[in-house]
Amino acid sequence: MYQNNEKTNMETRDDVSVNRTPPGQKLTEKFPVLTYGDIPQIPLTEWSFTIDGLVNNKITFNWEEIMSFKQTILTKDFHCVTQWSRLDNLWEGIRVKDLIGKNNLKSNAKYALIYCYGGYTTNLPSEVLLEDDVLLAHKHDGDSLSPEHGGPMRLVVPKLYAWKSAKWIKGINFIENEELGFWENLGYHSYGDPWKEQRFKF
Ligand SMILES: Nc1nc2c(c(=O)[nH]1)N[C@H]1C(S)=C(S)[C@@H](COP(=O)(O)O)O[C@H]1N2
Ligand SMILES: [Mo]
Repeated sequence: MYQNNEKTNMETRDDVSVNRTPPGQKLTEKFPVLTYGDIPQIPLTEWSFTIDGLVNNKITFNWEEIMSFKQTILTKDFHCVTQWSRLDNLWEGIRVKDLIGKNNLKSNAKYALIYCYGGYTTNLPSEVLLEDDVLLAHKHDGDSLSPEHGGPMRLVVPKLYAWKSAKWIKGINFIENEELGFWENLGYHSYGDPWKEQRFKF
């Protein structure tokens, strides 16, 4: 299944000839909810998203503004560090790279700290955040993202353990030196590649 047009990028990955289960993971068809703390409720009229820190222009988008950006649809596997993996999640949203004007990042913006409604944070290298498969997603498997799965908007970083896929995302702060997020401060790996089993930093 391959489609491409101006408004929507569609990429699917259904190569069944390769092993898609990283070491130590078990497949599930359910979609477990993993949240530390309460589920924030954010009405769309009050929702906003901000890009700040080492950028030339700090930008804040409201819901309508962010939804006017090009929509991208990706089918990606999702790997939680607690050892479940769910294959073929259909995510729809806006690529982080399409949102951040290329010229807007300062040259020393090497890292990013993602922050969320409810206070959760996670860290990523800026170059990972700007890859083609990193989305601000508002739909999962065709439905609007439910509050427990991060609705109205969450980050999706398919290549890394799912704690990097921050739910209820509120903004991205670009910084020069790596700062750790919530789980990373408690001992999770700062990068989190499931294929290398980068679960913990010890
Ligand atoms: N804001 C926030 N984002 C979060 C979390 C959280 O507790 N708060 N948990 C993370 C973890 S550990 C996982 S596995 C995924 C789970 O996403 P799901 O609940 O939609 O399955 O969300 C990640 N994003
Ligand atoms: Mo997780």
